[in-house]
Amino acid sequence: MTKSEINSPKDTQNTLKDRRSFLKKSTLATLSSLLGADIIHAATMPKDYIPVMLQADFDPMKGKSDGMIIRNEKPWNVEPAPHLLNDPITPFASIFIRNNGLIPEDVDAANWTLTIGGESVVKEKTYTLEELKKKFKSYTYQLTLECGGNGRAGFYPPASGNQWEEGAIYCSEWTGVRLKDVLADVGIKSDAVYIGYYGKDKHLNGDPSKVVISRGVPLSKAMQDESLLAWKLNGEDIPLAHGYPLRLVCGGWPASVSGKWLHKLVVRNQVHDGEKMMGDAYRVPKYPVTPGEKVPDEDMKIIESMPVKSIITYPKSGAMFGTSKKLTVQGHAWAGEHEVREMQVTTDFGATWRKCSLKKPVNRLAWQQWSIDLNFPQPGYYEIWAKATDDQGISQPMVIPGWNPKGYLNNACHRIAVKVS
Ligand SMILES: Nc1nc2c(c(=O)[nH]1)N[C@H]1C(S)=C(S)[C@@H](COP(=O)(O)O)O[C@H]1N2
Ligand SMILES: [Mo]
Repeated sequence: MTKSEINSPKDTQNTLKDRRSFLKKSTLATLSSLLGADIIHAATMPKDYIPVMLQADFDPMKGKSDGMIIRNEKPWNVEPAPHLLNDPITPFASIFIRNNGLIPEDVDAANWTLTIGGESVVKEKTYTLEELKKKFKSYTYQLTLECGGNGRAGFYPPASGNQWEEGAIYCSEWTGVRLKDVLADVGIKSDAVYIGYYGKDKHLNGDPSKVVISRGVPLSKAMQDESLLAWKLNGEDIPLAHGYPLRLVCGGWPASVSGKWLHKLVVRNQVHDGEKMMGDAYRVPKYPVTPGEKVPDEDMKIIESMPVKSIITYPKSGAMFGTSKKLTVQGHAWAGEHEVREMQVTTDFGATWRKCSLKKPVNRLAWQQWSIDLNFPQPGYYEIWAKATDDQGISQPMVIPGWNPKGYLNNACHRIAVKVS
């Protein structure tokens, strides 16, 4: 692991630990003076709890300039502060970028082709981008793409990789053809079980023969109506960083299955064994493990549908309000292949929860908007925690969920700070 792969080098980790234990031992009066305001629901605040505004990674300047936080420069990985994700359809400017290698510089869209091969096609076939657009009916869907490692920064001991906080998630509008229509045109054999993608990005070490990432999904996911070969994002050509000119898009699963700069698909008679399908990559233990534990390879499983989660996109954490002002809190909620059934918030550290109004998704696999009007009659420091529950009755945990070697699937409740004067 190189230094640039992780945000907090060892010495910073130790300083953070000292700070945590100091804060945990602090009296309410000390915490209040550090916050510059009384903690209104102190009676129900858990013992040893460190208020969001005093946690080491809290940065009120976050998102100040252009609002994008750089997690790594090579490869280029950036995420937006949560308040930049307030729109129901995420605009290009606020979309996180996750690259495992180098963005291709020599993209020739006019001569772009997609080859579909692999042992489970009847005969390999190549389409030009123009053929794909003309031959098949096109569809538009809003699809939620969340990095499997979104929220990784919350795990302890820290997991290596981009230290994503809340922002490695978006829901934009994709236009393309259905993968199932194209597969039907190619003709697949009865032993087909999985697909795998190949993109045109380059390996960081410059070796052109090395594949950066080649993941995929089971055939059942590939055959869903919403699984697209897309060339438009929010009605325009896909921006280069997000996969121009062609991308596989499978919403609701870790975004790593949505291959950018797509030029080849393989139909497999076994689980695809491409780059980043094995080992700890996008896989989690089949059972709860002790943090830091080494997990045997055979006890790891591939992440499929993402868990239920939500984000508070308004107000911005740390915002100040007057007591007389009604505050309309807003955000989104999503649940992988499932729908979110209920959305709740608490302003008293979980003692009481209030039900939010929640919209239906515009289509399957789109995130859902929620909002609630809150009043804060008493000046002081508050926190807002948000919790979604899916249609199976599964809710987000308030604490960090099961540790895993690469820090995937942190769907703990998002919490923001609000000061009322
Ligand atoms: N070709 C290619 N596709 C890729 C990746 C990549 O590095 N190369 N990264 C994957 C990962 S891990 C994620 S989270 C998403 C990020 O998509 P975005 O950059 O549009 O946010 O792309 C996926 N598709
Ligand atoms: Mo990712």
